[in-house]
Amino acid sequence: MAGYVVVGTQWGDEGKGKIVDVLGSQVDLVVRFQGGNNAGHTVVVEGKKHILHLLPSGVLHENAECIIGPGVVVDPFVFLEEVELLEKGGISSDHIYISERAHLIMPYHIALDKYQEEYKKDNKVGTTKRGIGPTYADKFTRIGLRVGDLKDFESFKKKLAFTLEMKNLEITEMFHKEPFDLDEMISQFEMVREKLLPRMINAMVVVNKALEDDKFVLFEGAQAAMLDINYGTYPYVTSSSPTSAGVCEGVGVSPKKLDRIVGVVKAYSTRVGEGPFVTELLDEKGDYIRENGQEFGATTGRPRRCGWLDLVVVKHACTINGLTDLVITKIDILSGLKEIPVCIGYEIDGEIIDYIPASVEDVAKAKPVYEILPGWDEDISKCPTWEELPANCRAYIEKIEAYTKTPASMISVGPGREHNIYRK
Ligand code: 2SA
Ligand code: GDP
Ligand code: MG
Repeated sequence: MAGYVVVGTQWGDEGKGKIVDVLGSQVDLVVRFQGGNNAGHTVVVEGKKHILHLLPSGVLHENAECIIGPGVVVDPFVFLEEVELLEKGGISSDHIYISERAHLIMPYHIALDKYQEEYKKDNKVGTTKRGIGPTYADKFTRIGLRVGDLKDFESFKKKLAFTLEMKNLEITEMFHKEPFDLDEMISQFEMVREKLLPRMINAMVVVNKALEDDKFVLFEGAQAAMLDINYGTYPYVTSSSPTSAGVCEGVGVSPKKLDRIVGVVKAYSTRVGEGPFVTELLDEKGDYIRENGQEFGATTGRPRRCGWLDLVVVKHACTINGLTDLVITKIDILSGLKEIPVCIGYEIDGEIIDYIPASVEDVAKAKPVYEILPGWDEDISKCPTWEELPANCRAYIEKIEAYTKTPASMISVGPGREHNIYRK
């Protein structure tokens, strides 16, 4: 097996970071393929919590080379901060590389993300305000600056001068805010350039060569299927494709190279930011899940919206990703509940469907159709085997497998590396 993908099946924060870290001890390369430092991937090693935003979650394994791929948007200042933090923690950063093709998140992108959100008022997306959307927008309008542009600094300065003129017009005329100073920005980038140069690679070539050589390459998704720019609840989505198709696009590898595509499923649902959420619990049950599951944004600290597991959502993720198997996380958080509803359909204007409607208005109208499953009382966080899980907990997992027609290969019952149950 060579190409292995880990993606989120819901709205992010399923525990992808933990799963990538667990697999990281066996892999040769870990590659991020989309998103940027909007991600918050938590890895807990020997009780110590590491939150990674831009760096791949494999970085704690110094044996695995870590690559920030072409489809990622890179805030160079955040990158250097994260590298510094890692080094302070005694972990080498010599194994971290950035694609020359990755687009740079510029200071004006972060400002515009904030101004656009403020301007939209009630229609805001609830972004992480890290400049993600404006950077991808510039990429597609072909005025973006790429990491590799920093190599020839004279040419970078010319490109920046032109782009900044356009961006400053938008900032001053549309939002009536202060423009950015070109010379100041040039000197900031002159400093980061020196530090980025030794880490720049042609990632597409490196990753394809590794795959040809039968190396184990892990592609790490950020965010998740319901935040996909095309198949999520548009416009309440992120600006990239956090799917297996996003790997091909975002790294330049063929779909034929993806041998295993793992979807991480949190045993209940959470969402940060705006947008419809069919199984959302706005009562004390939602508060219970939030407190018990410590559901707060790993990047922004925002309280996450919580609700029951939505199998319509997970099935959608199986379809668009072609998932070969699932990893179920945070099922330990559900211990102690008498009954656990799972959503198996949406009722919209009297009709019951089992797929995600294209229109966000229809999703907002949908009422969940629940099947109520019996809960279990036991603390399962130290449970070592499938057979030792309470019967009702196994039945809950089997329900997910049956509905999605996809097997669960691993069950995570706690945040640490050791809290896993492997299925035979
Ligand atoms: P953006 O910033 O443009 O990507 O925001 C667009 C939408 O995507 C959502 N989004 C996320 N949802 C869950 N987790 C994310 N990462 C952090 C975490 C979030 C945090 O791990 O907790 O700390 O708040 C993430 N990143 C983007 C975002 O909420 C918008 O709905
Ligand atoms: P990601 O963005 O998908 O990597 O997920 P986050 O790191 O944002 O959020 C997942 C949170 O749940 C983190 O705090 C993890 O340490 C924690 N976590 C992951 N798996 C489990 C699990 O099985 N049980 C419990 N209790 N916590 C988990
Ligand atoms: Mg997260």
